Amino acid sequence: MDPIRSSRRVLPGDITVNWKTWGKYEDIFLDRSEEGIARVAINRPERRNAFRPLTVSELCDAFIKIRDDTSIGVVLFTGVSPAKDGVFSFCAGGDQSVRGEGGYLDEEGLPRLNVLDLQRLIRSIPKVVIALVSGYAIGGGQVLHLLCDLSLAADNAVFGQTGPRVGSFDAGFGAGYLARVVGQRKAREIWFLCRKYGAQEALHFGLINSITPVEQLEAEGVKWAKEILENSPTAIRCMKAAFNAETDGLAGIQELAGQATHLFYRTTEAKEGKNAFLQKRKPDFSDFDWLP
Ligand code: S0N
Repeated sequence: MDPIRSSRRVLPGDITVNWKTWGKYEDIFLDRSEEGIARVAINRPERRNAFRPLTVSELCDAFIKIRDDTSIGVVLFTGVSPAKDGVFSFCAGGDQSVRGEGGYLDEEGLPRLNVLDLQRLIRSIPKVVIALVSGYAIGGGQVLHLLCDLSLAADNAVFGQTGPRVGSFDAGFGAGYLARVVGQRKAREIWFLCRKYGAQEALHFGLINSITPVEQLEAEGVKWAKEILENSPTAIRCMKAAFNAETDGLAGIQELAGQATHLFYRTTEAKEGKNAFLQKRKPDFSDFDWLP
């Protein structure tokens, strides 16, 4: 994504999108489109889009806003690029310059690891989150892209971990979910050796879904989003929850269970239970079958 803000954009391949600024933030941009797409971009290109606690709390705020907007079905998550020196980045992880004792220091000097809240939001939001990665996705930035449902890379994307080199690690999703996605051998290689991997290699070991020339990345994201938006919102949200149920333990099962509850609340059977309680009578479920 380039930092140019405009409401109507004609992208390569004649793909159109109508972005409208949605809220005012310091470290991020948030836009929405009438097509049902939201776009969240970390806006710290001179720091390679590394996140500080403020960046993360703004990202959380944006994802909650998106979650609660019923017209939005797909989120494009990206980084403003290139920086003034021409280098592209999705996100270079936690901002090491504010790393203090026990966490990243916020404006009050409180040590935070609020990126963990953001990770869970990306996982649990019942909409499709697509990472658009141009340039570096490193450290905690690589974990953020990993947690998105889909990852579309530009041809200049570079992925990698630095934790064991800079004295940090992600033993949660960044380890276990990475191993689910790329396999145990590759995940251990990524963390133990701290190498950098280009887009072709990342595609080869299953870390990303596609590679696009960098100037076409936004268009590709909008194209994928529009294709998803043609499908059933309920089916998609249940499938996202189903994938999470398989990988995220009880928290994942809770999401799938929540989707089942949403659907059940809409039935006359569930409504009979609620109505009977409010009318202070015994519920009558005799009209409802014990289906096989
Ligand atoms: C991305 C790299 C490879 C780009 O190299 P390049 O192009 O040579 O640029 P630089 O000159 O290095 O950088 C340009 C300017 O940007 C600053 N900068 C870059 N990254 C960071 C950063 N992470 N923090 C602070 N500043 C950064 C540079 O300092 C430079 O500024 P000036 O010019 O003023 O000096 C290269 O930049 C690089 O390797 N960056 C560091 C990557 C890194 O190590 N990231 C941190 C890894 N650790 C985490 O992310 C922890 C995350 C976390 O919070 C966490 C905690 C618990 C559980 C989970 C997590 C999790 O999310 O993982």
